[in-house]
Amino acid sequence: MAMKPTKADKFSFGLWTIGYNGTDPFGGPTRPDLDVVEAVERLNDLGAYGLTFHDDDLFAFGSSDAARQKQIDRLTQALADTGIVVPMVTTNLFSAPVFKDGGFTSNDREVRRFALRKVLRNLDLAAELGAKTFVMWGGREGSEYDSAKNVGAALERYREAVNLLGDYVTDKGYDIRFAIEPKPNEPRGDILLPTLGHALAFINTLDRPELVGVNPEVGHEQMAGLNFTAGIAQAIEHGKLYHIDLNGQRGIKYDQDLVFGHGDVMNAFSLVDLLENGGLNGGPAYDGPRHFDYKPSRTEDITGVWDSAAANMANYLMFKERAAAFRADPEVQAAFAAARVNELSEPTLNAGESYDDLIADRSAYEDFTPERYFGGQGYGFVRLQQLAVEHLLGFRA
Ligand code: ASC
Ligand code: MN
Ligand code: MN
Ligand code: MN
Repeated sequence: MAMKPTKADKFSFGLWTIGYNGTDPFGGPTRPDLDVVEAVERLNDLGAYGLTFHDDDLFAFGSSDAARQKQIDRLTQALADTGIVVPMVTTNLFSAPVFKDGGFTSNDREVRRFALRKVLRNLDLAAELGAKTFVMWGGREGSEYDSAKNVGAALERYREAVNLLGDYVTDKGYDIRFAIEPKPNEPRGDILLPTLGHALAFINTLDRPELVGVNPEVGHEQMAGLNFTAGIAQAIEHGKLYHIDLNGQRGIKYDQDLVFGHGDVMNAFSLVDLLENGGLNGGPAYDGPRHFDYKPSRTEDITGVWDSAAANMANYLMFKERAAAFRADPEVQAAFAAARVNELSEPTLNAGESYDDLIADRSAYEDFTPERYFGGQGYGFVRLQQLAVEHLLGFRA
């Protein structure tokens, strides 16, 4: 049962994802490079709505102005021909040798100034193409050795950089917000802003925090052993989920970038349930692009590449359908009520209640009987989870 997406589903792909040629640290390419026009056309055929890219995905690092413009023109024409949009653009500050110690936080000041110029130039392109989000994944911003990097100074330089970029888009009147993408390690031994929580704390120290949110990636949080759905829920609660990178990861190991749904399936189900049904009144909690940042395995030929692109979208839609069925099931609703899940949305204090009022409330303490919780009624969380599994596996449809 393959589900067919439409542009209304807002599925987008990085050019570097479908364009991944199979190179890894142990071997070279296993597939030819993919041309951007073919990428746009095939994504359109498959039902995606958006393409995203790093500058260097579209035109090689160091391209002449003419070569750069030619690629931009070819992309623009393909977009016009298909209706595919560019919701997000990002800058590659990790591949070229100049960035071997990072971009914004390289120890080398000249490299930092060059990195800023590269990003400013790419921001102009992002605005020209109508992108609303500018992702910053600082893959090389970090170190292998504690003695080699002054983390405090690096964070100051990171802040200086993001503040400058915020000034730039504001002065230019660009309708662009930034999204920081955390990752704990790889390619650096330790990367700055390694998790969602680190990034959220950093954002609060910026000059224009409202311009900056996060772009969490499933596998990156899972590489740190964290629960992605729970992290996304916190990002949403803070109003900071500006973009999302969907993929699959199987445990704490190297960044696998598997197809969405080919990693932790249960967490993928709860994630889609949250994104689609987790808003107030059961509406969507997130309405931005559903962006896939995965790598078609290097075992695959070009047919396998497009099969894997389609699989990302089909899996998302299958999780979405199962999550809707889960929510609609009266037994699930009864289990939610028994588990008192909705009771957590009630404020703990009565309206206008002060601590004096609370202290005066004998039912809250003197007459409350904590003893009854021993052997007393349980919450039924396990039953609720089992219902989720039965829906997910299609045994209650
Ligand atoms: C990004 C992003 C990543 C990295 C990685 C590059 O922009 O979101 O996770 O670059 O995909 O290989
Ligand atoms: Mn990844
Ligand atoms: Mn990513
Ligand atoms: Mn990635």
